[in-house]
Amino acid sequence: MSYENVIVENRENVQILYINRPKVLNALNEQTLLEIEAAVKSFAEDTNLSVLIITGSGDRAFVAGADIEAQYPLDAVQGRKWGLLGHRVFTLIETLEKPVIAAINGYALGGGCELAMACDIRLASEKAQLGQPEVTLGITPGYGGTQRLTRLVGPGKAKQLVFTGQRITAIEAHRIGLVDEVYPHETLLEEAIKMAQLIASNAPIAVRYSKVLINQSIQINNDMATTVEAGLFGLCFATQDQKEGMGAFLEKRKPVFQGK
Ligand code: DAK
Repeated sequence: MSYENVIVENRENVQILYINRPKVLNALNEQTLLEIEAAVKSFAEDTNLSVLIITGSGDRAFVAGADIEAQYPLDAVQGRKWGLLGHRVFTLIETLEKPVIAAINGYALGGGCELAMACDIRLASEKAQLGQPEVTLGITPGYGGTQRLTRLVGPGKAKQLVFTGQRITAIEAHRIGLVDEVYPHETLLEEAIKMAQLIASNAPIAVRYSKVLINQSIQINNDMATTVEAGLFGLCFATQDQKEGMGAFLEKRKPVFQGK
């Protein structure tokens, strides 16, 4: 499938998805969200691909938010439809049973910061700036910003960021737990690929179950979470990968996982 607003590039079993509207700092319009959705679904179905990296085209932005020009004329019904589309795409990324890394190569504002937060791991360039400036535009964060941000940084910091609408640097975002690592701008993608390849070298089913378990930790109570964790842990023993991983350790060699 060919896309207009995203670019997809494969590096062995790692896929890089570039949001590609550099003239508007990769702002998200409806077509871009639909293309992200199609690309992520196709990544999900490709058994040769293990880890997805989402980044922005050009040198300035990851995603500078939802497209303000496209949103300006919306009425309430269209606004709701627009909101539901974004939630659908971001939830798809969050619940996808393969790891997704955000390589934040510049501005990640509003819907852009929310897109990064829907990913599993956030790596940022030193040049990145993050924020939720929606209240400066007369709206609230609408793609999970109030929820995912609060879980990552706590209610106090989330309120500070959302109420002030101020942008913060990558270093500050790292300090408060909004991003996980910060790298020199020039090496960000390389570092993201390195991390993706390291993840891809591990047992795919175990990685998948770990994502499911970590995601559910914020949704269900501890008793239930422990039961589900024990269940998926047990299920790993039905995989060839478990025999391969432990067998390789005992035989003092590197494991070769098949995802079976
Ligand atoms: N939308 C559309 N165009 C944008 C844009 C955006 N978010 N951000 C930047 N651009 C465009 C600029 O208009 C400009 O276009 P031209 O004038 O060249 O045609 C070009 O990108 C370059 O931007 P600047 O000239 O402004 O560049 P600067 O270096 O001076 O400033 C900046 C960079 C990132 C600080 C500035 O562009 C900026 O403040 N951009 C807006 C950032 C922002 O406010 N983002 C949040 C958008 S609101 C919802 C769910 C979610 C949302 C909404 C609804 N529902 C549930 C319904 C999400 C909302 C948002 O994300």
